[in-house]
Amino acid sequence: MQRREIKGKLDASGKRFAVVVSRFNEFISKELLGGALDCLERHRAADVDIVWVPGSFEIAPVARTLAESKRYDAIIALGAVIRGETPHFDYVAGVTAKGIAKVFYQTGIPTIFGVITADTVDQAIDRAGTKSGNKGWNAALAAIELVDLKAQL
Ligand code: INI
Repeated sequence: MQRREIKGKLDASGKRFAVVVSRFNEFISKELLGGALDCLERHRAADVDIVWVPGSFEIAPVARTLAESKRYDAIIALGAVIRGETPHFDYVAGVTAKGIAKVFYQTGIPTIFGVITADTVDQAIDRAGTKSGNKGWNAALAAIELVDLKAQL
């Protein structure tokens, strides 16, 4: 039996990224952005464009435009949807997650879900660079891995 394992390498040299980041809950999303940029820089990304949108709801359509432009190897979507603050949490969170997944599936450009969905502000803070790491950093790392994986397949 021949066995081959394929893994994406964590080297972003020469690769171009776009980060779409939501201004809603900016005190959280700017921390996610900081984490993502730190990760991209440490892994030698060539360049990154940062695109701000009003809220998480707007991330997917803008990510689609960026993906279709073919100018980027991967798109990183960042935002925070917090249940405590809105009765329509489920709509915003659901539409955002499904929309981002659709961009990935339909364009083939790795489009990574770095949107925090949390019950409370404290939970969101935990995931934005405090107790539970930084979801922006993790999302950027996933983007780097997927770009290399895609090139190998
Ligand atoms: N947008 C977010 O990114 N997070 C939220 O928690 C949120 N809440 O609470 O409503 C939110 N709403 C705005 C939404 O994303 C759109 O920008 C708005 O509805 C205009 O389309």
